[in-house]
Amino acid sequence: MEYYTVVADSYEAAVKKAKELYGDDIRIHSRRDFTKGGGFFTRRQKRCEIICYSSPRPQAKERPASRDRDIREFEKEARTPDPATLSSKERLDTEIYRENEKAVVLLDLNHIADPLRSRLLEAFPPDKDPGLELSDRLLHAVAIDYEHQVHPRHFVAFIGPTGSGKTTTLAKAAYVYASQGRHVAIITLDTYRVGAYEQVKAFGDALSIPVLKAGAEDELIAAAELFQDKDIVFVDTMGTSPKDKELTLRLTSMLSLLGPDRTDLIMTIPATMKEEDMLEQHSVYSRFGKPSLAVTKLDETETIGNVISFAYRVSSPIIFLTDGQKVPEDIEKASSSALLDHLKGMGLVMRNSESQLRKER
Ligand SMILES: Nc1nc2c(ncn2[C@@H]2O[C@H](COP(=O)(O)OP(=O)(O)OP(=O)(O)O)[C@@H](O)[C@H]2O)c(=O)[nH]1
Ligand SMILES: [Mg+2]
Repeated sequence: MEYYTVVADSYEAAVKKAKELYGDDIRIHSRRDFTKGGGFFTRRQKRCEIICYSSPRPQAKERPASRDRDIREFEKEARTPDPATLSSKERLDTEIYRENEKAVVLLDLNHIADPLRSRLLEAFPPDKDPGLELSDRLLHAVAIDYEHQVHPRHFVAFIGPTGSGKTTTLAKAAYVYASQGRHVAIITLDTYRVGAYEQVKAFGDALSIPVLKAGAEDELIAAAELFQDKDIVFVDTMGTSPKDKELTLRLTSMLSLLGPDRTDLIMTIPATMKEEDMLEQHSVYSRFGKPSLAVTKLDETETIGNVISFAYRVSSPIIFLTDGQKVPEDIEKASSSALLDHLKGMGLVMRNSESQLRKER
């Protein structure tokens, strides 16, 4: 038996072409729908590939069928790939999903998990563009800490798991405010890890920001007094693990000396971390108060859906995003567009009047 492959714009066109080329007796072995070209916001061209074979069946020849009816029969025989067996990426690429499933595919692609996922899908309108509708819903569900970006308290303490980017992000953030003309300083409580003080001191020297270390309560009080005329004092802390209860208690007691109402807490969370681990870490740090989140290491992952799901679950706003090791440049303040830039298939479309307004300014 000989097999032939025919590709056309639609299934009907492919069957028609196959019949013209190989005769009316061909039978369909399989069908594959896919799309070519385009991007998320430009229309992709739909294509259909069929594999057929010739099978002279007497009854088929005898049937005086119209072309339309033949096509319907072929349709029944064609084996369309089962969407459930395809990966999200394949489903998005081949558009083998109903249009109202696109929202689900986008959530899968971005690793957005419950309870945020259910909230985003609640009564999803079938007539709206899934990418835009999801973006809009997401920005309503996840908070951005604009308030503390603009008006940080006197102390800004960075807490978070070991190696999550506390010291690097603190140095970058300190520079953001220093370059706006604010007087900033750094105190490090990390006198545990070898080289911790030298690391933050090197950043401070490079950025012309004074740095002091405080390994005990009296040293912290003295350092805070020395820096009392500064606008913002950034406080670096040691990485603690959920198992190290003693160190966590020690850190809690040190931070409480700063005064909770004078201190912003920023928890660094690597975008590469699993959501369960983020939750475990967060439960340790929640005893300090409710932190804002600085999402780090965005350059090491393709999507931040996991962090966004986590932020929603713990009701913490996002304040900074970092995407590289370079100090001070690899940081940006969290914003709607910055979050959407790190999510696949989502984004904002400016209405004509808005874009016109921008051009005119
Ligand atoms: N790729 C990448 N690496 C980063 C980013 N932020 C920090 N790092 C790197 O992550 C490593 C740990 O960063 P630190 O700032 O020392 O992390 P930490 O939380 O202070 O670590 P400990 O004080 O040991 O708990 C360093 O090699 C940083 O250069 C980032 O946005 N992207
Ligand atoms: Mg550190």
